[in-house]
Amino acid sequence: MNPRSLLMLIAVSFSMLTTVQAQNENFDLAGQRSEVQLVNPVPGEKRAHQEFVINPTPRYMRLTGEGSVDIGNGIKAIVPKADSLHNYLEDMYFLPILCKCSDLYSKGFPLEATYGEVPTEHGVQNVSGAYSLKISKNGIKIVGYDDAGIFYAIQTLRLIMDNPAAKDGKSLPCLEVVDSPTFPYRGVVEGFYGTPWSHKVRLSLIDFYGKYKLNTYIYGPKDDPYHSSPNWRLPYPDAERKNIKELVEACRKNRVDFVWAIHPGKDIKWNEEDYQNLVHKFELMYADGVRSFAIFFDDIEGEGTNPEKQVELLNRLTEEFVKPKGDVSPLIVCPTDYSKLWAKAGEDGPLSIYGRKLDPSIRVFWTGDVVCSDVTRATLDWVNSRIKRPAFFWWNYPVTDYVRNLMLQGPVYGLDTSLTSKDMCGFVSNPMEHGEASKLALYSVADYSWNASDYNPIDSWERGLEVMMPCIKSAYRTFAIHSSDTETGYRRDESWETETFRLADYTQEKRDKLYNEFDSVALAPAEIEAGCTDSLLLVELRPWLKEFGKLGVRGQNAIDLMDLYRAGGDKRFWNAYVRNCMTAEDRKEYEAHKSGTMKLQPFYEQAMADLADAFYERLTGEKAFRLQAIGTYPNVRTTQTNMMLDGDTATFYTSGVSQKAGDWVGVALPELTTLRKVHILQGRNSKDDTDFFDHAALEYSVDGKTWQPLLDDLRNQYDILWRGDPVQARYIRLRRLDSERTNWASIREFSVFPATKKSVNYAKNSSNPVNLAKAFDHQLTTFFHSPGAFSFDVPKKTISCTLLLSVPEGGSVILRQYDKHNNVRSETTTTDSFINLNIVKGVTHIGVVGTADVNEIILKEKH
Ligand code: 14T
Repeated sequence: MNPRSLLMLIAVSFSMLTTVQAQNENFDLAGQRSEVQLVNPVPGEKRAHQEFVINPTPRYMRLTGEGSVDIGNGIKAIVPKADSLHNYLEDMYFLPILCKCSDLYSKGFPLEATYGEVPTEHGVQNVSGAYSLKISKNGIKIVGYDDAGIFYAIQTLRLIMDNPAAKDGKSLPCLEVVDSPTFPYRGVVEGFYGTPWSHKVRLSLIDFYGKYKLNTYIYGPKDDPYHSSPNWRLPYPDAERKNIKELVEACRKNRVDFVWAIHPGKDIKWNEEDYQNLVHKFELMYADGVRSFAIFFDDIEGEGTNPEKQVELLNRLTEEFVKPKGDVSPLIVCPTDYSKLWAKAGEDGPLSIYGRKLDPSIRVFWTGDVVCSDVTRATLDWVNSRIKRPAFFWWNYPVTDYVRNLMLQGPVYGLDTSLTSKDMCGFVSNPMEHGEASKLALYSVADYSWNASDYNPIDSWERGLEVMMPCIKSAYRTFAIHSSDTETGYRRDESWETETFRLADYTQEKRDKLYNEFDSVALAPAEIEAGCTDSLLLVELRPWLKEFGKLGVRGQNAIDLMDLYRAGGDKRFWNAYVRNCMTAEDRKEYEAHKSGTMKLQPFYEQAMADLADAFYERLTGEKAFRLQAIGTYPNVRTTQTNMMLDGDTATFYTSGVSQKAGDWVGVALPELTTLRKVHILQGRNSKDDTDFFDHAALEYSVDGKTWQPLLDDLRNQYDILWRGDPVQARYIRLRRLDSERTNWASIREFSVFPATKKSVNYAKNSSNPVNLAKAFDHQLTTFFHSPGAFSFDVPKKTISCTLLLSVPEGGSVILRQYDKHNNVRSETTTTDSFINLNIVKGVTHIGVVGTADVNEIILKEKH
């Protein structure tokens, strides 16, 4: 699949997620303007965890009320003997172990660990990893169902020791824990597109998996050429081999299955030669210690997608490789139909073929109703009834390969807590290419997959934040709560504690609350820089933190501007206003490392637009001519539509979803207006683009309900121009008519020209004519950049002229009033961005010298 069709597919799959109804004739402009959220809120609530926190939340835990025991004088440990795989004393490195003997008279607080005998007597469940841990005056008693059980009891003990109540490891509370996992396989699939994790990060993550009882690490980075095409048939180079051996070893210590995945489907031939190539690669990996294998057939087309051949390969490998080896785990497969979005439902579909023919030991991946989606009973029932086994869930969160400018730090939710191992055999998360920063989500993935029924998203997130940055949780929380949503993907709630407001709804209370929040945002980066002890994590977060801090400052400034505006000082207001506008460079930087996309940045954008409009109205007594995008696409409410209203034909708005019958894109005017011209440029470029309505009608409306045509039956027109007898309209739209086309819809410019608004020309006698349209467009947010000098005509009856500029810091401009003989009649030099000139009698044009952005020029006539 080429990147373009991948993108299409992603877009389609996400659009299915949203519940937004395409709004047709009866749209509601007020609704369009407000922040409509198509996002599920995060369930759960923060809980008080008296003295200590254990993650994953144990199924059963009770403080026995016996107080605490002192281990300050050392521990006498009796544990099963070390063998090549397990060494419990090594696992207990954090305990002050004095001696390893059963001698009654030797010193030390007794700790005894056993497994495999009669664990059920101690309430231990009959599943791998189950354990009980009892701390009493008589000693510490660990009973594991198996080796993993002992290991997990030790992890629980380690987390108890980490808590302040353990007084630096000298004291332990008396308690009882009886614990076992919900799902047999829990962990991570490194399955994203983009830069694979570094070796260092992988090692750090593997320790993290062990600590939080995750037991599966599936190695399958899409951009490792030896995992996928072109090199899946070839051995790893020596350096990579050495690393993989180290990963296998780190996983062994942490009781994590290292699963090596191969992605051969792009160019596999279903012949003996490629079968042998695959077995050979598996043998090489086996020689380096790998004992678990997966085969991914996702994101491919052509021959490789054949389900019968896939099944044949997997079954043959099971018989000829897995079984004879004796110590290799059952295979895992990712089918090509891994999501309901395109999975064929019928009896003859690939999943049903798997169900009938695939060896029952083989585990099958599933990503849900769409590629990135919730874990629901319905989706599992759907797939399980076809594959005839409980699916292995591949959860595409917090993966960001489809939104690489975002950093996901929000709560882990959308996971059904009533599911059991009968519904899914395992649960793995596909994280971000930022491995350290993914730990926050993985902390909760571990929590859910170990103990689904007690999973509490908010509480788990709060605890995770604390673990990630114990000294500066509050600063990190501020960053995280505003860095959660995907904007155009698997939507996640963000900034849910923040209430933004419009200039018109300003109240002191709302203002103060939001101001304080922006203050925390502005301060968070420096606090995190100073207080975060994980340098790998800081490296990953740094670019986002930098932009986050800037967002905090401009948000605060926007509120200060509201205050200034309300206080009424025009000069001060405008000079501060232009300082708080984002430059093209600012926008580029923000775009590359976004946060606050759901509420904070939209607040800033809206506040600046509201202020500009209100200020314009105050100066002129007229409403600002600002167009508001409307239409059937969910993203018409977002700032993306600015791209078709910015007067810049190099940028465009795009629907982000397929066009279909009934679709339209349009603009709402601030009030009923007489129009003389509408000009639309469709497509991402002016020729041969696919993303446009190839059959369309241009229509206008007074009430937004009934529409009249301006131009009908437009075919294959990128450049649409209407001019005619002026019409009275409040809304203009371009509506899609019958067509086969299913591409996205893109519009470079949607311009509307009122008959009543005058346009002013550059001065006829100017040697350096520039296009002044944006200085006379009756709104303050668009501007043209003066290259150093320009001049414009002053109509006869003009008595004053207000220039709203943005003079760069340290710069100045000279304004000269000329008469028709080109004599200077008045000259002013200023560093001010807000300039009010009284027009000298007989003046016909004004020259402006000096570089500046020119937002608006307002001319007043004598009545
Ligand atoms: F294997 C699958 F379960 C899977 O999810 N495959 C990829 C995965 O590697 C990627 O990280 C994830 C998130 O983008 O989605 C799958 O990749 C896609 C899915 C699409 F729908 C790539 C393009 C798509 F259009």
